[in-house]
Amino acid sequence: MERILITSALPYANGPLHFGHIAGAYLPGDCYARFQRLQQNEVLYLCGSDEYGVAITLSAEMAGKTPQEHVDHYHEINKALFEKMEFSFDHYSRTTWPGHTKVVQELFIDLWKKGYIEEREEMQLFSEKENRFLADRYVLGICPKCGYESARGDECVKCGASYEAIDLKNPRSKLTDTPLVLKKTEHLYLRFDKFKEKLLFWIQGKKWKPNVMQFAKHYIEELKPRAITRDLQWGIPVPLPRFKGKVFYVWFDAPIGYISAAKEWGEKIKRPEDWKKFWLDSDTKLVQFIGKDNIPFHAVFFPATLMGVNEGREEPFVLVDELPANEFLNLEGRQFSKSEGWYIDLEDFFCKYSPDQIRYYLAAGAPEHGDSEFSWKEFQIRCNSELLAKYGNFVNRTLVFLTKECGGKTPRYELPTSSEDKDFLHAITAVVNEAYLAYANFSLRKAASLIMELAAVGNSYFDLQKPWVLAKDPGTKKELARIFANLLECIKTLALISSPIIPMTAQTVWEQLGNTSQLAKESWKCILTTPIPAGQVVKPQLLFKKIEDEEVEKEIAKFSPKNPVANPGDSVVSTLKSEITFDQFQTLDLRVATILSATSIPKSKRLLLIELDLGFEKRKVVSGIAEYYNPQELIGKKVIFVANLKPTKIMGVESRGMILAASFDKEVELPFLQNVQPGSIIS
Ligand code: B3M
Ligand code: ZN
Repeated sequence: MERILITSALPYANGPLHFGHIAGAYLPGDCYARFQRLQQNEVLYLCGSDEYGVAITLSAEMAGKTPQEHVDHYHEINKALFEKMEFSFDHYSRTTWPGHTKVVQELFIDLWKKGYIEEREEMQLFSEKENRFLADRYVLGICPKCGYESARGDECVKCGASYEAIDLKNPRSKLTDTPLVLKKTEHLYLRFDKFKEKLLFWIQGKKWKPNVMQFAKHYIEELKPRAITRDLQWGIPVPLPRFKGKVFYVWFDAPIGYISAAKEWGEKIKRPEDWKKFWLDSDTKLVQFIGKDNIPFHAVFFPATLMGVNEGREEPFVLVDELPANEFLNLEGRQFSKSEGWYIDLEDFFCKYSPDQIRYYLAAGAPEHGDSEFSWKEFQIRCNSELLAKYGNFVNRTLVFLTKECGGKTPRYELPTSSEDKDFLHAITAVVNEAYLAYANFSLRKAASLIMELAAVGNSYFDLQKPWVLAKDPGTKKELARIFANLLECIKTLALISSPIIPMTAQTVWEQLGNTSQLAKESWKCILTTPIPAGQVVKPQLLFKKIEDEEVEKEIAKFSPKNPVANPGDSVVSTLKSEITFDQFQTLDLRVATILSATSIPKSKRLLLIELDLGFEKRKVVSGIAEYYNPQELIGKKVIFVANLKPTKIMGVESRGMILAASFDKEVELPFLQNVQPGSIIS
């Protein structure tokens, strides 16, 4: 028996998770945990919310909430999604629980005592109005390269230059729009550079994917001391009196969350010492599922942190053994994005489709070697022609036939004697062995295709044996019993190898065979070697519902009303206006303009006051898009502007020009331009 500690990256409690996340770091972790439990290994599968960091404080502030309220909200939402999708975490923790603070501070003090922490003085941007240092994301200013006025703290959206926030000219606060000053501050740096040799040696023994390996080696070569503290109020306090008011950088505390989550799990199950056998016993295998953007922290920085902590420790922490890093899943050709309307409403989704349908679909197209796509059409095809037509149909036709023609009870199984039966058994065994390897080697795509292969093997045996012919002859009872005993063994095996991916369906099939136990608690090996007992009553029932074309068409039309994929023919399209001449069209002066600022207009829910740069002059307009765009996300965007529209007063404010927007079914979208300069003529 092996002991395996499995983790999936701790998602930020900063927004709702979507299928793109699930496909990368989560579903593969859950299937692996389920598979290893079936192997009767001792598994602890952990995850939880990552709740600190400046991205969280910023979105909380923008939403008018405290960071704690903000993370409380998304922690619950994400946890509920995992539950809905049948995730089998042994514990779902969060980094704001007090036990986490304790572990982070302890490990830090240990590193500090060992001389791995260095103090450095530096200059940083400080807001006198807000009485705080501001992180990059809170800062705007003039780009040091191109002079653009609303450049971000880390890069310029206009010319693409990247720099330090202190390089900006006239830096100002993004939230209060007040000027910032440079002020001296001290930060703590972790001497990652000291672990270079050790890491290089350690990583040699790993059999990770080539891209993970390459990426990790590159990071190790470049290792420098890195700041692990921030001047923020939201985070884990640095436990040194001189550093009062500073907190740890979120990427220092978050991976330690894997350790504190194990401790919290121990407390939950009332065996507070049990976490130690997972984290402190060198026999434990640590398998960490992540998305590709998290490679450096899991392959280099966190292991280095633990190497420092482990020095001189009697019971060192285990370091990561396997690091299955997946790519991204996009939605119909683009990254999922709730703010851009490019997402699937999950509540609505689960009213219509089952968790197993989406689990199977995501597994079958898992982004293992490149980005993959969610497409509604493909979802329909996988559900209808694989889950329903192959898997469901095989199980159902067999059990229905047995019930109608052979008394509905499981026949006694005997080892095969005919060559056809032997071939069938061999074919089953071959698929099972491959499925074992697929799961053990983190390939859900392969595992999903083997499930369908096994269903196909079963279906062809059924066709070959033609039980419907035999059933007409009363003298073939024994033969039918033999055939059905074989078919039921195939169904049992199908339930087994599919259970990591589609656990609920597998359990249903298991019960339809007359079993009453929890399949997930059984042993893979025992199930394979123990025939189904004779005399159990089978209970056929349809496993999947067909997804109709109209349903999918509706989804495609509806799921992103802000986007052109939505079919305008399905909705309100206004009739064409009367013809104009080319000369009439030419009277319009359409220009590219960059949005410099956007502020809401008091007492108006709909209106924003927008200042634009036309290249040769600046303009202010009032625009009715406040319900569709967050003012902050508009800054720096290039839009199409009607420059020669007669000025007019709206809510007492003069508006000189107009920004063009597309509207569709109560949704509004601005077309944004990428490469053209402000002032360019649009014709
Ligand atoms: N929260 C990043 C992410 O969700 C980060 C992972 C932390 S794992 C310790 O992609
Ligand atoms: Zn610039």
